Amino acid sequence: TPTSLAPYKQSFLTTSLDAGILKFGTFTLKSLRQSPYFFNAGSFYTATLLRSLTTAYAQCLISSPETPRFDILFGPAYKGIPLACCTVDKLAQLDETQYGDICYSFDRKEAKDHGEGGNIVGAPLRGKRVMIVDDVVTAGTAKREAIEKIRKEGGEVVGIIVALDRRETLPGEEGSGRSAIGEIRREFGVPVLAILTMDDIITALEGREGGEEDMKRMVEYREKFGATD
Ligand code: OMP
Repeated sequence: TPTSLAPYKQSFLTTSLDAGILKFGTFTLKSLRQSPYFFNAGSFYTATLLRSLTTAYAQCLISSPETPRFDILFGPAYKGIPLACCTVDKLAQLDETQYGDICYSFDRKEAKDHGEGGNIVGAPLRGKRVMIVDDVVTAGTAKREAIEKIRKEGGEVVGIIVALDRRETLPGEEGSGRSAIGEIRREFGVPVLAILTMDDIITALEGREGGEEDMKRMVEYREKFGATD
C-alpha cells in the first residue's frame, strides 16, 4: 500500500503491529472513552523491540524541523525511565558529535531523604533545556505533571516527544475540536513531537486487506473524538 509516511515511521508502525503493541478491538481508555485501538508501549520490553522504539524516537528528534535544542532528555517515572536512558544512548550512537553530551534524567515517585537525597535521578535540571519523552498522549494529564515537576527543579521544558499522539479532544470538550496536545502547545509554548499520530495509522492502514472493518471504526472514532487543531 502506498503511504506518505517517512520510512522510519512506517517501519515503527510495522513493528508495532507485528509485535501486537498496536491492537484493534474495543478498549477502555484512562478517559473512559471506548476506543477501537490501543497502543501498549509497555510491551516494548525485549532488546530488539526496545531498540526499535528508541531508534524511532531518536530519528524523530533528529529529523523533525520542530526539534528544539536540548541538554537533557527527561523520562517521567516509571515508564519514561528506560525510554530516556536508551534514547540518549541511541542519539549518541547515531550522531556522536551532535548528541554525545545529551544527558538523561528522571524523577523519583517518592522523594529520598537520605544519601544524596532529592527527587531527580540523572542530570540535575537547574538551568537546563529539558525535552520530555513519554509513550502516549490522550488527555495530556501525565505530561502536565512532568512539566510542573521539571519547572520546580529549575529546568526549562523546551519540548515533548511521544510515540503516539492520539490527537483527541479533551474529555467533555468533544465539540471544540481542541486537542490535549494543542492545549499544552499553547499553554506552555513548546512543540510536541510524535513518531505516529492517529492520522498516520489510518493513512497507512486504510485499504489494507482484512483490516477494512478496523479502519471503518477508526474513522468513526476520529469523527467523534478527533481534534482539529
Ligand atoms: P493522558 O495522561 O490522559 O494523556 O493518557 C496517556 C496514558 O494513557 C498513557 O500513558 C497510557 O497509560 C494510557 N494509554 C495508552 O497507553 N495507550 C493508548 O492507546 C491509550 C491510552 C489511554 O488510556 O488513553
